[in-house]
Amino acid sequence: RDARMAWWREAKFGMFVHWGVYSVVGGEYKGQKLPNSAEWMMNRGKIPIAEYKKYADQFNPTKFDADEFVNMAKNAGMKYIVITAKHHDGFSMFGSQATDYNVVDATPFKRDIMKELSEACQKQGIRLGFYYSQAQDWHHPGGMGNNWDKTLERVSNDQYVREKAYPEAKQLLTEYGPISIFWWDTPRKMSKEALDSLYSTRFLQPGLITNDRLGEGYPGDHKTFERKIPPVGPTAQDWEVCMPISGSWGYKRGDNNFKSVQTLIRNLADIASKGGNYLLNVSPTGEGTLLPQAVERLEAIGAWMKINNES
Ligand code: FUL
Repeated sequence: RDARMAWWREAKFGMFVHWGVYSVVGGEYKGQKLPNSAEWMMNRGKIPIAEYKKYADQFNPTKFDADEFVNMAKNAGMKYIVITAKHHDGFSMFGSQATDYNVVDATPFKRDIMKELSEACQKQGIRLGFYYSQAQDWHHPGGMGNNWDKTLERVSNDQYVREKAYPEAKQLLTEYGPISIFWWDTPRKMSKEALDSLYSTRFLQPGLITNDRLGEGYPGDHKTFERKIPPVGPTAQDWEVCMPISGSWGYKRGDNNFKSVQTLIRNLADIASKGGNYLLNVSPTGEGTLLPQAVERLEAIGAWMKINNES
């Protein structure tokens, strides 16, 4: 395990990316700003599946350039990227073989974003990780969390894991080049068989690191702190603090709660000094780029990192 964790412990700083079809409208539904983070809009707005699909029809981020994107992370001093391959809404941001509800088959964009990022990361020496919502899936009839769409004809959660979550995790870990991290999210009660099968995917990549959010009894390799920096870092465990650069994880129109450069650098130094990693989240828009407020901040952190490495 120490050998697997060596690069991660050195890395200190990574980029988290929440990007999905929700980014098209930035958290607004029927002219209303929904509360909470924008990637939760389907849930907050109780949006029926058939209607939510329309965001996929509009997802066309033609300004996205994987090389540029990875370069931006690299210049900020980040050593790894973790991106939402599938969030709770159930939309797969890669050419999934388990469902057509994915970026290649269900959007005008048609490009496999995860593949493009994987290639760019390999070229530039940045490690890549996938975020995957294994329990909540508001699109699949066996996924958890969707209690508002009455047209869903329920099947078991085991069936969902068998036909979607497991095959997708497997595909992501076998067809996308070297993957360094698998970042599970929002653990729920699932059958032991389901959890074991998901857990088994960690062996598909030799050095894979996973977080602690698969399910109870599966501690993973590192502990996740969300939005909060612990006063004292755990010493018996590897740990990471994830935090959005603004208020919302997914792009939210009008969210101007960007943390100052000073705060961001302090957070990074604070976390690193306590022995943890900082996974700083950015939110691409429906066009496939970051807002200037985010770009400026990444550049400023990069400049600070450079001075520090030289002295
Ligand atoms: C949470 C999720 O529900 C949020 O949408 C976000 O992905 C965050 C990192 O984890 O608990």
